[in-house]
Amino acid sequence: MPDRITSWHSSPTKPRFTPPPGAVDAHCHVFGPMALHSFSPKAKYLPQDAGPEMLFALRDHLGFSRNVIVQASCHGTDNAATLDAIAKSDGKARGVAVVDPAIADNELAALHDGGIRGIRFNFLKRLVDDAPKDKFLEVAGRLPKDWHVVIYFEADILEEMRAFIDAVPVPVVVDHMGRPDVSQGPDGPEMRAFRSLLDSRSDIWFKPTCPDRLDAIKEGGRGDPWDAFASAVAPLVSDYADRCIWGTDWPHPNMQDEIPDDGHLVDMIPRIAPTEELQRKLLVTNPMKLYWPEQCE
Ligand code: 0GY
Repeated sequence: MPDRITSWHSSPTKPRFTPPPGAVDAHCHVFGPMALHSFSPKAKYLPQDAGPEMLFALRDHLGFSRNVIVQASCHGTDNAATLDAIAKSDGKARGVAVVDPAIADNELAALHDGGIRGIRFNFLKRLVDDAPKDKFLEVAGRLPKDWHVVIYFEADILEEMRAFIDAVPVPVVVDHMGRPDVSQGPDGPEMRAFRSLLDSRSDIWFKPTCPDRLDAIKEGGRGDPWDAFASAVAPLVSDYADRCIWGTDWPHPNMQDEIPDDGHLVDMIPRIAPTEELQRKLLVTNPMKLYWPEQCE
């Protein structure tokens, strides 16, 4: 069995940026705890425990109000850890599940009752063994009302993803903008290709997240303070301000070699969303529409 890894900062700084009231960390995960929720036998990494108490302490430390917990690949299609964290959140968390596409309708309804509002399709070969597009489309066609699909892929497969994304019958949220090469700048080919995807449907949302992954030293970037990320992503947030949501990505799966300081991640927000209006859309209005629609006017 591989060693269990730690991928999060033990004492992140307090951010200088204060999120607006009601801010949502709309991309984070929980790992275990393993004694309660074991990891999948197919997991590609084996993390240390990072359970709900740690997540909620970080939420408070960073000045956020709510979390959207995205089922991490290390838990496979058993969403118990995510559901347990939502149940312990006092209504301050909702989630995105990963399901076996053969899931029954009544099981989807049970996930809805547990606070799930979307399902995630992961296309990263280093994280999952297979991603059956036909089965994904079948289950996407019978999701509970107001759910959406979250898709995680890398820029090199964007073109081959287009027909699939076009066929998804509910809104689509793209994790980490489909991981463009931010060193190419705001008008580089990969950012232009992502803009063209956003222009293909008005209900494709995105997460301008993970400077630590997209501007990582090991990926050829410059690392913290992630200047290439800031300059490539700020125009995208401004041009598609009604379609972006933001998250820490804590506990940063697989980032054990270049662990980000979560306070620094929060301080990226005013660099990509410089006005109060943009910050409110990114952190409050937009994620509330997707995850707490009943609380929106
Ligand atoms: C992320 C990114 C990664 C991992 C997962 O589910 C996961 O394990 O999403 C990654 O390794 O790039 O968004 O958490």
